[in-house]
Amino acid sequence: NKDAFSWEEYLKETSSSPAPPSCFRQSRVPPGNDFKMGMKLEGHDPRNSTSVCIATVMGLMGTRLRLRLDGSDNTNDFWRLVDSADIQPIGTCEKNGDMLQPPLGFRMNASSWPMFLLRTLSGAEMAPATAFKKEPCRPLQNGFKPGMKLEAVDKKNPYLICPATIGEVRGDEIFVMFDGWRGAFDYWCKYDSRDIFPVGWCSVTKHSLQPPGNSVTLPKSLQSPPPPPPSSSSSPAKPTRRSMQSPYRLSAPLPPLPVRKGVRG
Ligand code: MLZ
Repeated sequence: NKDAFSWEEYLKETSSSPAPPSCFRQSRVPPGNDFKMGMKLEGHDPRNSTSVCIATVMGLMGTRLRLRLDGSDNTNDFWRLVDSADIQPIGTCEKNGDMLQPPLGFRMNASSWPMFLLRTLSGAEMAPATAFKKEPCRPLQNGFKPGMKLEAVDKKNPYLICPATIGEVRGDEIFVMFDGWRGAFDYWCKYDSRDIFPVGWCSVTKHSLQPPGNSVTLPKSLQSPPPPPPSSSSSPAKPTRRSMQSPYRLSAPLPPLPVRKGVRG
């Protein structure tokens, strides 16, 4: 398949290198995905992380699960890795002396929660304890360097994992830039985020990898600087307004770039 994205060719075309796997909080050997559609488990409510809810597996891709909280609508699905610390077998909460909570935005009256819980669990297929894998340890330090390539979850479209580049490193934070998308999806995150993966992860785990967008990626010297990280402790500098700067404001000719055909989106 000559149209398929190939990291090998892309790294050559862009004369760049992958971030070493030791930089990531991911297992060196990716865990297997032993979950099945419809299985139930306990998970922290992403919108209210102190409460533990019942979730149902709505989809599986690579080492990730698409989850929906029981009693919630279908517009708040979220994704977790099979070795995420946010998920656990049914019964864990009770064993710890805690109570299962209705999700934020529970679609019924709060008083119907105990009965809802009983019904949602009765006859349900519960994910076996063996399907939950131990979360890997965080690397001892931030080993990322600007320019290194990686695969990263697009937080605006969290079912997607896409080729990306480290744009900047500041303390424990890294700036993840999505190749070919003019900064629209870029974000700061901690170096030990579970949403970033070494080059080749998707291929090894059989997760789809969205090819780079087809916008020109400006050379570093012509790029506007990334916005400061969210919790920057440095002196309050003027906010960077990327959107105000025209991406066409080029003062020097661009080096020739490999041409990619086909519009994606
Ligand atoms: N087609 C959609 C998704 C783009 C996803 C980009 N990922 C880095 C759009 O253009 O908004």
